[in-house]
Amino acid sequence: MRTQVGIIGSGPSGLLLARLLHLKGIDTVIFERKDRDYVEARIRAGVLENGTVEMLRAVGADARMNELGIPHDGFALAFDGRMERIDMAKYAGTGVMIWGQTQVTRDLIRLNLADGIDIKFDCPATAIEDVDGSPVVVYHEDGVEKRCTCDFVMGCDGYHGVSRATVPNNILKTYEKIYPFGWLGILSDVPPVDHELIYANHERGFALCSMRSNTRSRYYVQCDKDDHVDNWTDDMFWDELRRRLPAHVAEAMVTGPRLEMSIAPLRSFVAEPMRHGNLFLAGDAAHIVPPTGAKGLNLAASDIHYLSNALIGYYVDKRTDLLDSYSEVALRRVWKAIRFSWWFTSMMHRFDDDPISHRLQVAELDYLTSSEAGKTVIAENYIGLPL
Ligand code: RFL
Ligand code: PHB
Repeated sequence: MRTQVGIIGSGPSGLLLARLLHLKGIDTVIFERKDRDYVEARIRAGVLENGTVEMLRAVGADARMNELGIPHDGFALAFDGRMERIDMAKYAGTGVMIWGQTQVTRDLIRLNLADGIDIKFDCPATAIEDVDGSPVVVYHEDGVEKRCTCDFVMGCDGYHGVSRATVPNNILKTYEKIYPFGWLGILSDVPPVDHELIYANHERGFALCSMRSNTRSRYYVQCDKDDHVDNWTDDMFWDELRRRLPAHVAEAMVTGPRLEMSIAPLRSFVAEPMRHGNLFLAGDAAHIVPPTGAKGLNLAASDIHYLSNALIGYYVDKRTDLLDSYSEVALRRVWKAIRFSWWFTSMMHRFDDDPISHRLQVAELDYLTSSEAGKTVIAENYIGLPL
């Protein structure tokens, strides 16, 4: 088998890249190790930056988002019993869109398949050979090993994929910080407690009130990194969440049974460079952020913005400079998002038992939310730095 661009992974980065290339007549095959139902059911991000929204519009994956997505112009920071609103529209000129990654993935899969893009579900890639020449994706289909020769291979296969592992250790430099806590999340068909998101700093730990729609809420509480969902009943979750929120928010909370409950570990991770020969890395395959800044999916989309331009430049205009600069250009934006997510995480979570840590966080939140400059810093990072 042969294709122009082999894409490993049908998460948002792989699906979006395939779609952008297809619209320019460039041939792709996507290799995905899980089945379609699994990929479409995975519950993850919920906040889209404007740049991500615009990319979905550009590829025609916006019909349901326009109807059902919820534009947000602000969010709240809760601390010390108070709640302060960050007016994103006022301080950064735009807001964000609440539209679940689950929905983004579903729309992109449906559109891609309808256009005849070959998505090979249940086909794990096991190796990438000849990355310096015409790279070959080695994959398994129905238990049989098969091979696909490509001009380029795109590693869009997430943190645990095969692509990054293909780059030799003496070439790849990695940076990693593992946080000593995770996020316990619940999804429930109850109306959101507020019309905007609430990020809460509390002595007992961080909490986040988010949503998927006007009838479906997504809430998180900071938990121990070794904790397990089996340790949590629904009631325990709701009690802990309410304890960490200002009284008037806790009182307004509507609770209900879980549709899903899971724990996400928190880490900051960057692998560079994001290119090795004709293998390119994008999205979670190259970098991970803690979810506090809502940047993971959006960073995947901005990588794809640069990468699709570079590949279109190659196939349509016969230029290679954009492929050559991809890693450097993408990493500049990646590092700024890594920094913001680390900083926001550091300010909002409980790290140790020393009471001064919490007082310092409250002082920083108090300062930032009473300063026009402070609110601007938070808002312009949250809505997404320019491409
Ligand atoms: P993905 O989504 O992990 O997709 C990778 C795909 O590759 C497949 N794969 C393979 N396929 C073939 N062969 C192999 N050997 C393979 N190995 C892996 C996998 O099955 C999968 O389908 O990576 P991608 O496309 O780069 O997208 C990244 C985003 O999914 C991720 O950054 C976000 O979900 C992070 N994230 C958030 N990002 C935001 O922008 N805003 C948010 O509000 C937000 N909230 C979150 C999040 C992530 C979370 N978790 C669980 C990690 C909240 C949570 C709780
Ligand atoms: C979510 O709705 O899942 C969500 C929202 C904001 C974040 C992280 C996750 O910062």
